[in-house]
Amino acid sequence: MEYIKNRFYEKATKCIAEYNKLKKEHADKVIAQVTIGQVLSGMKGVPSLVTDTSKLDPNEGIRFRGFSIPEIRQKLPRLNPDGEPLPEGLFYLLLLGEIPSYDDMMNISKDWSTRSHVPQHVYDVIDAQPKNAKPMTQFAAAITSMATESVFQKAYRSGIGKQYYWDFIYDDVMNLIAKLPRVAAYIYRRNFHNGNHIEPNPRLDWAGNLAHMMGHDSEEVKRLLRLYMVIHSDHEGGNVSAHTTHLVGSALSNPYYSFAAGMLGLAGPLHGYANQDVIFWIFELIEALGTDEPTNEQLEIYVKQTLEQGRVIPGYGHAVLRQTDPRFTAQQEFAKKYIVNDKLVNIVNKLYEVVPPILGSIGKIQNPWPNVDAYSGALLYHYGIKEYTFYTVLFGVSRSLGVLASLIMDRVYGLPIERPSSYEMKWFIEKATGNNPVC
Ligand code: CMX
Repeated sequence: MEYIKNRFYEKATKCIAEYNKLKKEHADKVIAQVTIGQVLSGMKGVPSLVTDTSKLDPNEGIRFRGFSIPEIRQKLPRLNPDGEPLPEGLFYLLLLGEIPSYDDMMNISKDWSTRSHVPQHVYDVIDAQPKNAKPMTQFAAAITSMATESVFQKAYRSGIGKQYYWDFIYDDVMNLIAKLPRVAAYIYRRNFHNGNHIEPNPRLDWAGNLAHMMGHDSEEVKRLLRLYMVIHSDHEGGNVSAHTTHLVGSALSNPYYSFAAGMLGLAGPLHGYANQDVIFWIFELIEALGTDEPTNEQLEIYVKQTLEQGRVIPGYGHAVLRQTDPRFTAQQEFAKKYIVNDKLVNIVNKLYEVVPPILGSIGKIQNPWPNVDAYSGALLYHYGIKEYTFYTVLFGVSRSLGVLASLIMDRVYGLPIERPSSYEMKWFIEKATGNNPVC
């Protein structure tokens, strides 16, 4: 099992040398200027974070270590030639920057299987919450309570040197990722299947086992969850869940705390909650229009009404992307391959024709195209995972792969505590206008 860790560290050592050289010899080099517009628009486009695992191109979409979504679907190993790549292989790629062999992928799969035991107190923490606590609340609380297992925390207490932090963070990360499907499935079965839990099957892969423990055992659902876990895994460092995990980790909070914080960011409506909001909004639409087979003209009217109410169209727009999200396209391809005539999927496809021209005509919206969340709910719903308040948990399980691989890299580099400067609004007004502000 350990050979992947050793192989990782061999590669990482070269990165440390380059990082140290950069810091020592080029620290004064200016790489960008920051405008007031950027500060007031959420620091968009300011190159201020180091993230090796992925990079988001506004037009091409995400590239995981240089590989686009279509490329990884083609190149990463899979269990079945007709199936989807396993998230285990994607994690290897994120961590090491190279396409794994089938054996490498299976090695990670077995490793995660042996690390997947969840302590009883974590289930007790979940069970202590009222049934109406949101699945994301239960998920974040469960992850926080698992910090009892942090080997980094114990090692830190025992006084290990900085250069060894990454080693313990690596084990925490592997342990945490391994346990997430069991935690997620537990919350799902508790909330929606009367606490009738299903034991894991040690012969199944990470995502396949999640489908199994949720009680959705068909091969197609397993394939869907493998695809889902791969495409939602990482979206460079600036998105809220990734940035939060990184920021909290910069204080040397253990990976359980860091990731739980990231998950609470993912739970926001402008981020991962959008995947449930899309389905909620489509059901509102069906009720308001009185049909589950609306025409494009009816959809147009409803979209415009939503906008007139000052609401956003969930699943559309993006802070960086300026084209249809390739993660949307990958899911659309999956639907074309496996699903014939599903009403919800049909509505999602029709919205793709209707929404972009309307959003584009407003002028202020930077990206009228769909993002990943526009499609994912309709697929899950089709396969019987209809409990859409749970969808963000699935997003969270997947997001662990990218943000936690990055957290290991953060400690390999020894990145310092993050501490940008902040100023009062009047400071910016004075800078911009030279005038004394009134407030
Ligand atoms: N519907 C209506 N209005 C939208 C919109 C949408 N889908 N997307 C952007 N806008 C509006 C913004 O609210 C903003 O309005 P104000 O100027 O009145 O504040 C304006 O257009 C400009 O926004 P922008 O620069 O294009 O987009 P931002 O970077 O500010 O926001 C995002 C990006 C994703 C938050 C936004 O597009 C949005 O709210 N989309 C709907 C929610 C969603 O799908 N989120 C999921 C994103 C993917 C993910 O993280 O999972």
